[in-house]
Amino acid sequence: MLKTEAIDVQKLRADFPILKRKVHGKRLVYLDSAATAQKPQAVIDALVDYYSRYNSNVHRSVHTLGEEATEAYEEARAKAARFVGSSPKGLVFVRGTTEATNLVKFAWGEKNVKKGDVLVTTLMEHHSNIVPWQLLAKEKGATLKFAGLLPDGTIDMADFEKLLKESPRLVAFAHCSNVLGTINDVHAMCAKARASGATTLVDGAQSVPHMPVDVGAIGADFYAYSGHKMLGPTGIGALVAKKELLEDMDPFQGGGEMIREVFLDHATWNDVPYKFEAGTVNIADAIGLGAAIDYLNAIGMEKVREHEVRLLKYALETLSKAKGFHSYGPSDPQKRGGVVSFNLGDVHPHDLATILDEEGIAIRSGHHCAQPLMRWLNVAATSRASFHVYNSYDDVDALKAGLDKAGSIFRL
Ligand code: 7TS
Repeated sequence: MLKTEAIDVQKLRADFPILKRKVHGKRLVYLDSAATAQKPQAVIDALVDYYSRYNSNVHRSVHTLGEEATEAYEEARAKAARFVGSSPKGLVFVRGTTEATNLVKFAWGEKNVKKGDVLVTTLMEHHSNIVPWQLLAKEKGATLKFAGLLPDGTIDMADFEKLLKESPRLVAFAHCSNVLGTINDVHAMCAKARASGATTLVDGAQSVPHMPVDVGAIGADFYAYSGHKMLGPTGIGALVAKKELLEDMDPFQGGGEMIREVFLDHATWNDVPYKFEAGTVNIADAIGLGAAIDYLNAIGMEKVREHEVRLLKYALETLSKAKGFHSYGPSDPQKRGGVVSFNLGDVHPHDLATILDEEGIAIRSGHHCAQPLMRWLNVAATSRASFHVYNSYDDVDALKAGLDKAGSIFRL
């Protein structure tokens, strides 16, 4: 297969200082970006610049530093909104996707979900798109139902539509699975769910970092993503929603800056999105996320996606030649994100990950916070290689060599 790259990976790798380090004396082959992505120097510099030049709290002080920090924080919000085709008033900064789903659980769910309601999610979800709804269902006397999957790792749309006939209050699903890589037809799913009267939430943790996303076109009521998987810092992410929907919701946390006026017996709320950002916010990491977005935009998200599709195609072809290799998820690289979950014979994924680590190769092994999916796959765990812009064909070749080595150690 022709190994042409959609982006100049070798040039781009120089932007990521961590990729220069060695692990066990070997070149670091980082294949765990679905867990968290590496950071380019521009993001690290943005953090250092904030702390060394204009560190100050936001939205409160009229001094120069305070105004500079506020401006940078709000500029980051505008970038984070624009990146997914939204507007700044509809973007709440949160810690990440997990906090976003929990915010919806508290601020929307407590008010809108009633006894006897049905909530729908799917069998391929990350725990952060399951457990908040379990908690909500338990509190309210509602029922959480799961749309099933087809053998190729896509959502069983007939089952999904059957569940919609029960007029669910909320329908929540991933844009892209962190295990199977499946890219769901979120446009169609949102349209169908909305037609059934449901509010929709799309988990964009594995899509926003890797492909162009337009939340308006998708038609999701809520859309969540994490900054750290898209070359940004940890501790920052976004919940995107229509302004009117946010206005209609109760606050998430109470405290400073989320209020308009506080009396002894009650308080009134600030405008959205500030109503949902109580206390001192994560200023530095929001600014760092803005720098990550600039970096990705300079490459172009179409190109990022094209790069990963080519790499994924090469990986599926190359790795399938390793003895005992069995991967999960759709076989068509166009229908999946840049993750390859697999098992190698009966080698335990943790043992495999340890052997690969000796070779400087970082993959993730385990249940990937998707235990219902592991049960559906009938496995306790999988190994997972996942890509981002800095991965090359060489990285895939290194992984193949690592799998061959493990195969000979375990006599596959
Ligand atoms: N949703 C999906 C699809 C994810 O992959 C993850 C994190 C989350 C939600 C939660 O994101 P967080 O930023 O709030 O933690 N996924 C993974 C993973 O696959 N390995 O480590 C974290």
